[in-house]
Amino acid sequence: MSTPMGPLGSGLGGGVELTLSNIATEMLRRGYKLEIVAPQGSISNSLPIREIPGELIQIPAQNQSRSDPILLHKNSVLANMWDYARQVQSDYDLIVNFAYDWLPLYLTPFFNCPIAHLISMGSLTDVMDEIIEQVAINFPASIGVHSQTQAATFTFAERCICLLNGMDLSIYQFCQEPTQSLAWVGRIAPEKGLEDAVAAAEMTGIKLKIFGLKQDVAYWEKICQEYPNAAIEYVGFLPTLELQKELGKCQALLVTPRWIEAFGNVAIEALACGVPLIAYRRGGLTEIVQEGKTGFLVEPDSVQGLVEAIKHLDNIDRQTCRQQAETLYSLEAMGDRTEEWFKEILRKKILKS
Ligand code: HBI
Repeated sequence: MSTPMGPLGSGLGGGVELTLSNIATEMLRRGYKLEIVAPQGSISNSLPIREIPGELIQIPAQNQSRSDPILLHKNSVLANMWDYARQVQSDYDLIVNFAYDWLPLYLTPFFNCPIAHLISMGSLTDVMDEIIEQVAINFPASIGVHSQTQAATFTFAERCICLLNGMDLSIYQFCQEPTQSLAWVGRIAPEKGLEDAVAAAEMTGIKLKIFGLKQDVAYWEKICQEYPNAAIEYVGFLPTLELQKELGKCQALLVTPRWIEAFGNVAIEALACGVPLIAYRRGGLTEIVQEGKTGFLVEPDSVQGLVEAIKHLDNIDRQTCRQQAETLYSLEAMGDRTEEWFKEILRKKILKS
């Protein structure tokens, strides 16, 4: 059950789009049957997709304030997706939810089919914390997260199953010799802190290649006005094959989140290409970057810290970066963790019934 933020392939679903496609691909490879339920207009090479019509006007949870109520608009694609799930649930052993939304969590006790919830962000609003906790208590092992740091933002961290993340590393080519350029990858939106990467690029005089969906155009234009002398190149929102080719040529990936990123898909994509990480010591990145070996963790929001780390990039062996991806973040490693999670949920369901 995909995120209602946008059709699969649009980039509006952020990292969840990649996570969902990767887990689906790996489960099919392991012989499971499945279908992906996603908003109309979704594309995903050769994966079985059931497109659901409806309005894509779900408010991004990260833009809400803690006390905001839940809002559901008429003909919401989220509601339509879950009505479809209700109708077909008896055909399946398990439903996997990728939406960071109240409705799927609230509906869990009303379904006969067990539901696994892969929670893609940390604590954001009181009403979401409350409903996630209720499901975590009443349906043991059914809340999956990507990192301990993300789990720690919830009061019920010990009830969350930590899955890390993973992707098909065979489509990421290792690059030994980078060009003189840095990379920044992500949805261009304020919570991603792009302006700090641009400021660091301007201070070091190294070109910054920017990849990702230009989601907040006003935010982008403000950065261009503030840093007229920065050598930046907006490459665009590329499909994974092109992204990894360009990303691999860069000396490092700058990761500058303003918020607690649950994990950091782009960070493991970079490692897979041999690209070291320079990241704020914040969120899931603190569990990915192996300090001084596959990158550097920097004082959050410190542009000077980014600049300092850039000077020490030669100490990093790019092979070590690729090695970390292969050991921890391959599709097989993530598939093992995810399959074990699913089995744990079904074991607990049997115990309970
Ligand atoms: N907001 N309401 C809501 N629902 C989501 O599924 C959602 C979101 N914001 C961001 C998001 N999903 C994903 O882009 C990140 O979790 C990766």
